[in-house]
Amino acid sequence: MKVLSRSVRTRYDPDWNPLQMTPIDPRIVQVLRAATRVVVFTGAGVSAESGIPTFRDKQTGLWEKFDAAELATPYAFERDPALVWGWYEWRRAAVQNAKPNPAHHAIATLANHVPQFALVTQNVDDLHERAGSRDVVHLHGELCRPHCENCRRPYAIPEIPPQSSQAGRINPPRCEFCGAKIRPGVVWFGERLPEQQWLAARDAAKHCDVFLCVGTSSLVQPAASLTDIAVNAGATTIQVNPNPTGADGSMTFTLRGPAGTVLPQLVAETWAAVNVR
Ligand code: BV8
Ligand code: ZN
Repeated sequence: MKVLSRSVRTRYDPDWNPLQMTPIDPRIVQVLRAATRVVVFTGAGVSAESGIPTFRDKQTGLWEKFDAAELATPYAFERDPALVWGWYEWRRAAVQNAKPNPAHHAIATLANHVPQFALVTQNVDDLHERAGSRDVVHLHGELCRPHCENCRRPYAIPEIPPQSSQAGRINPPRCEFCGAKIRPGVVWFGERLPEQQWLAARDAAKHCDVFLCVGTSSLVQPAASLTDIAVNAGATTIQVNPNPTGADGSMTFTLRGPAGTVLPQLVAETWAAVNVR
């Protein structure tokens, strides 16, 4: 059964007023209150309200003529390492200067209210961790974990000085052990997901009773197939997204709105009167 609790709106239609929030569908509150094993699956949309561009958003500056999926490939790094390394340093600076938003905090709170919880993200930022979430499963790697492209040794990358705006070509550093290029600690298109993280995510989706999908277009595989795994396991699937996505058809409930508004309201309406477990 598919219930759209708010009519499908184009992205943030102007007269959408967060203050007149229609209450969360009571069936969602019921399902969450009764849940024993909850998986939260996030994408770039959960960090959008922290000022981090999504993959849908047009690139800017030096990278504006590229789309993100073109730059996030081993071929782009081979072809122009300084362009790609510069892009990742620009993104790392943006994340460093950003703050977790109410959606990240609501997810960290939600975790304390359910017996078993797993947070699986496609995001390479550390905003979930900075909001207090623990054991975050990063399916597509992390900006803060660069390593040697040859011997795979981790590279201790320094914090980016706050005032320095990284917005250009930067030659990637070299590995002190084998001299090869250091590459971003992310999974590029065409690359296999980290085995352990993928198996943990798949297992969590297979055994959950509520699968909450936040801020993802559900287009990139195999990550997006986690929703189908949850559906086949008989879980209740709930989506939070202001826009239609590739997963609309497999959702039990869809909450149309920005995660930074909808998730705090969902947590408040579900557990306001209930103390933390
Ligand atoms: C692999 C890290 C094989 C890097 C990323 C099957 C069918 C078709 C294609 C494939 C297939 N299987 C594999 C492929 C190819 C490919 C793929 O899926 N291509 C897509 C484009 C069709 N998959 C791969 O290449 C994967 N690897 O298959 O390897 C293999 C197997 C064995 C051995 C060797 C090889 C690897 C995929 C991972 C790539 N790396 N990221 C980096 O970050 O730079 S993917 C990257 O893009 C993100 O991590 C994320 O996964 C994806 C972007 O999606 P979202 O996060 O959802 O973000 P998006 O911008 O799309 O949407 C934002 C959403 O938020 C929107 O819906 C918007 O409405 C919403 N939103 C906006 N504001 C808000 C909001 N929501 C809530 N609140 C708001 N305020
Ligand atoms: Zn090396």
